[in-house]
Amino acid sequence: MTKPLNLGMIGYGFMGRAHTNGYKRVADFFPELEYRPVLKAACARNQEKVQAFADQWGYESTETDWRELLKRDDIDAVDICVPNNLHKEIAIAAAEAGKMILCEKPIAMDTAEGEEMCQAVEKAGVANTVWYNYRRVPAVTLAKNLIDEGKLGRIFHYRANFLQDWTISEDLPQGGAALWRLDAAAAGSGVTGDLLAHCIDTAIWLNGKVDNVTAMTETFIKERVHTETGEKQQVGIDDACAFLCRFSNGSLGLFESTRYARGHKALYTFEINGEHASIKWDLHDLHRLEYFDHRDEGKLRGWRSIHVTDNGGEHPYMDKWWVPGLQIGYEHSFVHHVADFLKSLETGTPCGPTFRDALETQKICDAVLGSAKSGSWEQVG
Ligand code: 4PW
Repeated sequence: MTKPLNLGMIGYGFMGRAHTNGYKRVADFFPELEYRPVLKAACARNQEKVQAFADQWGYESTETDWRELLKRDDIDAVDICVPNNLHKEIAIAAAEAGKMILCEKPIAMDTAEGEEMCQAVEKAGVANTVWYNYRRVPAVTLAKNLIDEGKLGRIFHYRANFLQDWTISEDLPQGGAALWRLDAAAAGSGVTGDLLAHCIDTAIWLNGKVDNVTAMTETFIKERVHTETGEKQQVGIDDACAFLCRFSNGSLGLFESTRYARGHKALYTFEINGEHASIKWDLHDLHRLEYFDHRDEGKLRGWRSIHVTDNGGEHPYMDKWWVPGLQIGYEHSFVHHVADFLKSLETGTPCGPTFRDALETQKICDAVLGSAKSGSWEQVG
């Protein structure tokens, strides 16, 4: 007998759609789960737009004030898909109202806000998770399994990039509904919170704690017109960021992100070099995990290209989808996250990254931005 999990979606942008797709697909492909998401209400300030979203995606009702949504007894969980500067207030109120919370990344504008959010969910005892979806790309989950099994041995290097090119034009305005990611007042930071945060979440999941960092950032376009006011404003976000770090396990990290890498739309890659083996992954070829094992017989030693669709049962999540050899995509990482969240409600174990886990990423982002300002190494935390 399935139990409904009544959802209230706050926001209807790119992530509102990505998460809703996850809620809609999950029961079909994970029929064994006890909980089944019900799209109860969509919430956003503009009635016409939120109604159109609700009609298109199948939400039963709409609200134009998130406070009203939180008062409703027929809402069990809220999904916070609004700009970063609104996460804290909504999440704390939702926790106080006893709602479970699925919050878009990064958790907050900064560590102080994130800490308040953690305390609120922990005090209320409500289930919580933050949408760092790349953990649930099957090849990335496989990388986690290989590392946890000790296949790489001691890890020496962790390297990650997240490269895009969509903000190169100086005519692009900042702020407003679609371009809030460029407005420091709404986003908190630029590529650090938006893109490197993903790389950091994956890195600490795969390779453990980061102790200290040294970083540089650049803002290539210094002024942009605001989308709504039409006035020229200073640009407050980092357009590019690179940092070095030391992990607690003694390995060295090297991270780079930019929105000024002409030709790259969402090139998220990482490479990990261990004592016995190395692994490489690339979002543009998301099913492939490249693996080199020095312990292989000499004449056959080389980079193996493991295509994570092949192996009944051994490749995470893949047995839920099609027959071996057929692929799934970006959107499935969200379906997997929903499935794991629902499973966590059955088992009573947290669904990572929890708010507390995501706070660790936020602390590293803050240390990175702090180091770019100070010009010195910064301790994390
Ligand atoms: O969260 C990130 C977004 O803000 C995404 O994972 C990729 O980069 C796609 O859009 C942006």
